[in-house]
Amino acid sequence: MKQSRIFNLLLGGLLSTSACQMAEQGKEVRNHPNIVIIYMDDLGYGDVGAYGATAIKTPNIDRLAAEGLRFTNGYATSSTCTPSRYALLTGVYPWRNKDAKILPGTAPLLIDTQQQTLPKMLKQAGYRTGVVGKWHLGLGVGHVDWNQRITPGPNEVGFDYSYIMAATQDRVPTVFIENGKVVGAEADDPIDIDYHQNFEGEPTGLDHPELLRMRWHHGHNNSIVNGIPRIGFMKGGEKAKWIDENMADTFLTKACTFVKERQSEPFFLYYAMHQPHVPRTPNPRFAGSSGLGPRGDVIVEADWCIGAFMKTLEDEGLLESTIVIFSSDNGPVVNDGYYDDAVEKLGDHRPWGPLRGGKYSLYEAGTRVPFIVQWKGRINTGVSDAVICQMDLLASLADLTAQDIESSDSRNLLQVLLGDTNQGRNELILEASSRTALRKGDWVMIPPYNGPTRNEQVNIELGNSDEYQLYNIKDDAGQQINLTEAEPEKLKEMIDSYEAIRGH
Ligand code: NG6
Ligand code: CA
Repeated sequence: MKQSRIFNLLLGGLLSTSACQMAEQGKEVRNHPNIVIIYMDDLGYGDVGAYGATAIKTPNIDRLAAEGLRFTNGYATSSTCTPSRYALLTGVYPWRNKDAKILPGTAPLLIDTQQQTLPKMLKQAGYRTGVVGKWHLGLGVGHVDWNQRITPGPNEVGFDYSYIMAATQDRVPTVFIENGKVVGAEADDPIDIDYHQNFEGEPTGLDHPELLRMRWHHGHNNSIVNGIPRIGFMKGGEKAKWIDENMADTFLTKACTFVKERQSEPFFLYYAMHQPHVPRTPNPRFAGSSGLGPRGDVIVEADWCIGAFMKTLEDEGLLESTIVIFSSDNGPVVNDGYYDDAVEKLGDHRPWGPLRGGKYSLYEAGTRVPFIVQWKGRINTGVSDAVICQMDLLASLADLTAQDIESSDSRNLLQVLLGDTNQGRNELILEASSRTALRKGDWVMIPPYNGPTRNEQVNIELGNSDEYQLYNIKDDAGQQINLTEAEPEKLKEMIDSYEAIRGH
């Protein structure tokens, strides 16, 4: 791996001016740029301008695309959060781990502390590593005492610094955790969390609708925090509770501070934003900004945060020495359990773009997401249709930083990431709530699955059918024409490839 990397660098240096310029800046910058992953929560393929949205304005994300490389076939491994994040950080297909499902706030740490991870690999390469934002990969080993140092967590799987929410914005505990300690915790107001039973005397969304400023549509009727009913029960920690409308600014400040406090070593920052996941709570500066209700407003807010973050990189003189990767953990959902006007104000906006399905779905919109890479002066800018998955970042960034790692699922696609070639993955397993499908070349094959064809509550087609489904997504991006009968040989080839990977 190391040899081919050096060869490619030499070759790249001979061929491209930008690589020559990089060479002048020295080996450090070229091999060890700072690395930032900006990871959105439930942002759809069609939610940003660079991917065709017109109703929502996202100038800062569009700028990343205009000055970087925009992938049209970039994938999360899964159509929900926890499995996608597991794959991003470990480079392993999440369906290999039976516990890689949407986790409650009390779940134990999903990543084995002995496992290879992206931050560990980069630490080995000399990086200072940090995570700011949504975690949702479990904490502790079983019963967590939220009033003590919470461990193991991000700091035990490779992050030098962590400032996180444990699970999701709609799940308790609704507090920030910095390096294992609840921020603002007070000894005389201890925090208790339970996902099965309420604490005596605590109001819930179910019993006390009059206390709510946001109504629940499905689920989300347990403890009330800031007038918003959540999933799970929480007692105590009054002063530690976050203010939902300030969350974006809090994470932005922590992300920028992490960058500004850098020392001589390069940094890796995993900036895991919470938008546009429910509950959508834009800061008042952004309320009403999109005309599409809070879902649109928090996308505008997130875009602004990205602009402010990029400005920090620029002001610190780091644009040329930082590779920024932007993506989302899964596809979009309009109604994910609260009445928040997202459905009523959607208008012509199509969060899923030209694709079928959305969050929770095995159809394309579940896993195909915005995927943009920017590295000023180094990357070949433009649009790439190579198939690439977030799981591939482990092996690709290992190559970039000259680390030898063992990986089977994660592919080294560094040259694809930098726009030097269009030869991406040939095969990729896609996952939706433990069901899997295969993308190979221009084709997608979905095996038969029991269960409803549509999740009526969220109004999304899930991909279940009694029969095999086979689509040519180059000709039929919207997966409307099932070619199972017309292309029996292709179907057989796809089933064989699928079973070979899944080990049937
Ligand atoms: C679901 C929640 C949904 C969201 C999702 C996790 C209900 C009815 N729905 O169980 O609102 O929280 O979990 O989303 O509770 S994810 O992006 O973190 O995967
Ligand atoms: Ca998500």
